[in-house]
Amino acid sequence: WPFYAPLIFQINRLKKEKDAVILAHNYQTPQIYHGVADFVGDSLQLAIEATRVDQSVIVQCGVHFMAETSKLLNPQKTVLIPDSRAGCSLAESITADDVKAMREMYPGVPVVTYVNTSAAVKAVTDVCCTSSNALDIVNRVEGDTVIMIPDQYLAQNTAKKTGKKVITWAGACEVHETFTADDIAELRHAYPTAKIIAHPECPPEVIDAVDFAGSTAAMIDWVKTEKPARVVMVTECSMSDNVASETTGVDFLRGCNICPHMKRINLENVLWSLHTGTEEVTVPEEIIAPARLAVERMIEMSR
Ligand code: CIZ
Ligand code: SF4
Repeated sequence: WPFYAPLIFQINRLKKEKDAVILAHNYQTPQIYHGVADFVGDSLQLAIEATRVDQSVIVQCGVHFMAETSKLLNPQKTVLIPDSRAGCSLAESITADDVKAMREMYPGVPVVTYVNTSAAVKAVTDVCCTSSNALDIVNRVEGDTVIMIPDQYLAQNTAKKTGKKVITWAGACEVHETFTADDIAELRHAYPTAKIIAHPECPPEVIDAVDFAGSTAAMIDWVKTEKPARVVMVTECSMSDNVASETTGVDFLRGCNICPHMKRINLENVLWSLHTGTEEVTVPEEIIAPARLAVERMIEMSR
C-alpha cells in the first residue's frame, strides 16, 4: 500500500482534471478496485453503470469487450482501456461469421449471446445476457429452442434449469474451465468445514459438487448474507481479495485461478492512460446500433 499510494493519489487527481470516470470489474486487483475505481461490479452492473455516466471520458479497468460495451452505450464519449491487449478466451472463441452460419443452420431460433463477446458478434445476435441474468433471458425469449453462445458451460448449466432446448457453442473461459470435480473433492478434504461456491462458467460437474453456484454478483451477495465461517470462492482470485476487505468474520481460503487478461490492467497503465488519452476503444459505425440494441434489450429484460 505505501508503494501504491502515490500512484493512487495521482490517478484520482488526474481523473477529476480529465473529467474521467473509472469503471472496474470485480476481477481487478484491490489497489484498482478499492484505490481508484468510481464504480465496481460484474459485467451487468458495469454495463448498467455505463448508461448513467456524466463524465466525458470512461476508463475501463477490465477486458476489451467490456470497454466495447461502454462505447456502445456511450458512442459520443471517449472510452479508454489501459492495455488493449486485455482480451478474453470467450470473446476470441467466436466471430460474427460463425454466428451467421449458426443462424442459417437453425433458422428462426433466437440467439442469446453472453456479453463476453466482441461488439461485432453482439451486432448479429438478438439479445445479450450475463451470468446474472442468463436463465431469465433464456426463459423470456420466444420459442422452446435457443442458441446460447459462446460459453458451453454457462449454456449447459443454464440448460439444466430451463425447460428449453439449448444449442451451444464450444467456447470456454480459460479461468473457470480448468476446475474439476476432483479439485472440489480435494478442497473438501483439505477444508472440511468450509463452504465452496463457484461461478457457472465452470463445468457442470463442478457446479454439481459445490454448495452454491452463481454469477459474480450473486457469489458476493451470498458470502455477505450467509457469512460462512470459512469459504472457498472457485473463480478468479481477486474476488476473494476484494470481498474479504468488505466482510468481517469470514475466512477466505484459496481455490482460485488468475485471469491474465484482467491482470494486464495495473495502476501504472491506468495513470498512463489518463495522461495520454490512450488506448481509445472504437467500434465501427455500422456495428454500434445493432450491438447496442442487443445490450439494451438485455438491460430492459433484466429489470
Ligand atoms: O462479470 C461477469 O459476469 C463475469 C463473470 C466476467 C468474466 O469476465 O468472467
Ligand atoms: Fe474472459 Fe474468463 Fe478472463 Fe473473464 S475471467 S475475461 S471470461 S478469460
